[in-house]
Amino acid sequence: MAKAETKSVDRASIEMLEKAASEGVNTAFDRAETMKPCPIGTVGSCCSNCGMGPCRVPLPKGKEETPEEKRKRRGICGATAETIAARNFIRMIAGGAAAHSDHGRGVAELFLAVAKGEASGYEIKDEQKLLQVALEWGVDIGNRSNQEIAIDIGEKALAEFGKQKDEILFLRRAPLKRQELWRKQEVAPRGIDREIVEIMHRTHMGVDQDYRNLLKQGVRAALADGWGGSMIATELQDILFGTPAPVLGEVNLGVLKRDEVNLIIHGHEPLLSEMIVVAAQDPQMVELAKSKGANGINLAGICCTANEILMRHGIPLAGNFLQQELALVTGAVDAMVVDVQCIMQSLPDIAQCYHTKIITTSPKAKILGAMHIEFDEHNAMESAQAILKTAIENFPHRGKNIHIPDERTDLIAGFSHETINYLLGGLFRASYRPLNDNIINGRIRGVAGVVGCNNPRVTHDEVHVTMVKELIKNDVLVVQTGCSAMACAKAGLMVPEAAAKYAGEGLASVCEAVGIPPVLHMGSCVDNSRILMATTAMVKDGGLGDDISDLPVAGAAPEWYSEKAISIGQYFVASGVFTVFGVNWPTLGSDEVTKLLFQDFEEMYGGMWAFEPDPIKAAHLMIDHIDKKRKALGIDKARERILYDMAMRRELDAV
Ligand code: XCC
Ligand code: SF4
Repeated sequence: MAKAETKSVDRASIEMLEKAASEGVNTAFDRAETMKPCPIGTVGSCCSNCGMGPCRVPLPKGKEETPEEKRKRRGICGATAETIAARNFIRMIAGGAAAHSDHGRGVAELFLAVAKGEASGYEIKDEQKLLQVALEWGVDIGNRSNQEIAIDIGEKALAEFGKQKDEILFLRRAPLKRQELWRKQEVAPRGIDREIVEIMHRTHMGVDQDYRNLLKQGVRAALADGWGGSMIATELQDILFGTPAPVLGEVNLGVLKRDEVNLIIHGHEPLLSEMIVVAAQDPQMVELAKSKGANGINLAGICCTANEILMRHGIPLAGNFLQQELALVTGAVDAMVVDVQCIMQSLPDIAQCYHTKIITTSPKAKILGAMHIEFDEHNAMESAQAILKTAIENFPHRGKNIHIPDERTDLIAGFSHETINYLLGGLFRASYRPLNDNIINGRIRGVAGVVGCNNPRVTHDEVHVTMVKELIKNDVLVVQTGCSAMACAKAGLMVPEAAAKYAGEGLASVCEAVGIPPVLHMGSCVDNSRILMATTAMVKDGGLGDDISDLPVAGAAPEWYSEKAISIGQYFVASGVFTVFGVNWPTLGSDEVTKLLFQDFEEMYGGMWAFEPDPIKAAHLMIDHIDKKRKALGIDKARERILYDMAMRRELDAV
């Protein structure tokens, strides 16, 4: 087995990998070493969509391949490498869009139940956003109560999923030019469910066999995710739980406490975690913990649920995706409660080596070997209390082999699109004007969204951190979500002091003037919709073109693993953003499909995909793209000047 230091750049994770090895615990890091990826599957050339297969289409031979040979590279049904790669790719989009959107649907269902007074313990926290969505969706405000307005919004939100003909409502948030482009390309999505079902239909054997037409449906479903399912999730969560504002937090396994009951919340939907946060503050619960010999109750998060409760409550982050197993290896986790997505089936098995209870809560996500306490939002508090009690009662069963790595880092999170608005423009003149101005005058070169997962096929966190450092060094402001945000938070990039330490002179000067870090945490993966809103706000504020594709911005998911990442990447590309992925690229088995995604899409959508596993090279692809856009906007000269002009520097000191 390879040395632990080669598997992660995170000290805490390395320590836990060493502990796991000495205790004979097998993790995803080990499994990735013994299970080599299938070379044909990796490039999207393996089809198992029917019982005549699976068909493994040989890899393209490159330039020497004769047309005759190429014609023979087919599945049994005759499907070409193009069709197979395109089908596989859009099935990934369907999986990812379904995950985000079903999350959004769950929020909408709860939202409606709360509005109807059927879900006690929840309330409407952000009235301003409630009214804003009401205005946008044509819900009558008049002198109706919040409850009445919320019922209409909840019903409209749920109807978004099953709309048969009309476009989804949030599409209208996009710049007008973008909306027109989508309509012209025939990708403006109808109901979210409909687009996902249509992918499953078209990719069945013998249906859509034109890779361009398949990809078009992929784009449509991805847009239904970004501007639909994910945006509904984010907006309704904000109304119910509060729109995030800057908050100080801590990240890494060192947030676990030796003398307190440690309950880790892992997964994605804040419906459950919000209630656990409330239940953990109940004096009776704290008393119960004390009666078991603990000094209190310590909550910590893993994966996107962690981001949700950090943003809204300052609950610490235990770690990102690849730390879920490692958290158990500390021996100090009394229970880990999970809901949906990114939860490894190995958890109950590893938990057996320690004392940890793994608790599933969703009827959609049970795991053999875990205990199940179903989360019922109509009795949410009861479910939350039962989960907490399980953790507390398990505290006395801790074993002897406890080791919590002494690693934790401060971060500031909570940069919702609204927060950025306030911070930059001030409470009374909230706007993106200062951001746009600083981009135009070249202090900020552009904005990059770096998001997504961990993947044990690459060194844990290394690719995220290297890429983001390179970007900020080159004056690119970075916004982040998901596990990528946690990677960079652990590396100390999400505190204001990071600006002076790592950022280029222009970016650092702006960060220091405003008091923000050079890397902004915008939330969970459904919150990538916040980045869509932020880019739209930049367009609407003026001076940077009239479409998202005019902006000097770029996106990346350098350690992606999830189908959700593919859906996210595709909706960014189709919204006009150049997006680069690392690790591997799932269409390399077809030159035609890859060319469509990497080149032709630029003409069609103003945004395109790229693949570059080297983080420095990938960062420079993004920077080159940003510079290309600056040039097209005629603001490339301003940047040259800022680098040399002392008078401008003095003026800036006066800010
Ligand atoms: Fe999952 Fe959302 Fe990926 Fe992290 S970043 S591994 S999807 S938790 Ni969303
Ligand atoms: Fe093979 Fe075609 Fe069936 Fe896919 S659909 S498994 S390519 S026969």
